[in-house]
Amino acid sequence: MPRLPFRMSCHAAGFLISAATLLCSPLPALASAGCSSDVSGNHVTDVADVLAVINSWGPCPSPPLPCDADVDGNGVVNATDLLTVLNGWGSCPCSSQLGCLSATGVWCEDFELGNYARWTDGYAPGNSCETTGFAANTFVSPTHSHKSTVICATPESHRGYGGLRFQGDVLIPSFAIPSTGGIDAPNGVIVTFWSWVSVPYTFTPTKWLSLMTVTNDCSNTWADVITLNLDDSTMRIKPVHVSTVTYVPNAPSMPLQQWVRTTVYINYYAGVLHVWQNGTKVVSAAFSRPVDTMCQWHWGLYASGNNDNITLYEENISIVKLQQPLTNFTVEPWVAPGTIACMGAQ
Ligand SMILES: [Ca+2]
Ligand SMILES: [Ca+2]
Ligand SMILES: [Ca+2]
Repeated sequence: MPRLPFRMSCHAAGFLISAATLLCSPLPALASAGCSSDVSGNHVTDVADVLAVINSWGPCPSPPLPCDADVDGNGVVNATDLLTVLNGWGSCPCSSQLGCLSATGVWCEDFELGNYARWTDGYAPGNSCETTGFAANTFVSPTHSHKSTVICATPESHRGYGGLRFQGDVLIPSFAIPSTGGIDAPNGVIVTFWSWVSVPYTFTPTKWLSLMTVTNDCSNTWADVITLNLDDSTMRIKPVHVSTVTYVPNAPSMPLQQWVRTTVYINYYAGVLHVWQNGTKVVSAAFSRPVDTMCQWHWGLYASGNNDNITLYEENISIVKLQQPLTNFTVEPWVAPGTIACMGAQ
């Protein structure tokens, strides 16, 4: 179980946006459903999609390399694709058929503040084999992301992350303050987070990386967690501490050294969760817990101590509470612009 967090210092400062850095950022994959101009798949057509087209200009690479910027699918990225992006400027159409659902924002983080003000607390590195902090060299929203590294093995688990504790939908500002119950969401929540993972080996059940942890437990022991792990040679996201795990046929691995959007539907009333990666369904799971609310979460580089070489960047993490049932478990669910308020904030 995670140990108690304590305050860490932050040395991040403001940085001017750099076009050169943007152009060098790895491209996310897959346009969103019903919105071909959204090359990056974040349900908005904006400057990132224009840059994706410019970065991919010319003939498409051979499969299986992606060519997402070829929005008309003719095998070449050219002015026609650029015009489609410019003509599709703005938010993608929000309809339930396209997976866009009514929801209220609960919490979000784009790391632009360069501190843990939006969290219950951040964790300081537990030893010299870990680093945790903020980065300005790769990002999804304007200038900053969160970066954690593991550089050598330790007897204890590595923990490079921030954590949340809720009282109802309200974030508690310190883990010293108790909570009597977390987020109550009869229609479930959607959690979205972006990850950039680099590791030179494949994981195993005893050498694992955990990208997200959630628990109904409000105490400092973090009992009854559910985690999303990479823990075998398939390098697929796996729900752990659940009753059953069901992968879709040909479920994709976590792509390495590129930004990957993970979307998770979690419903503690129904005891189910579903995971999409870059808009593609990966896996579902069933679980049973003694209460229906979600009290604590953490994301980041939570890894077994025998790992000795991992870099993880994180971006744009959000929790929204659905106001209508999710009925289509194939299409990635998303919410209307404005539901998640902090993305891109300076
Ligand atoms: Ca986009
Ligand atoms: Ca084209
Ligand atoms: Ca950011």
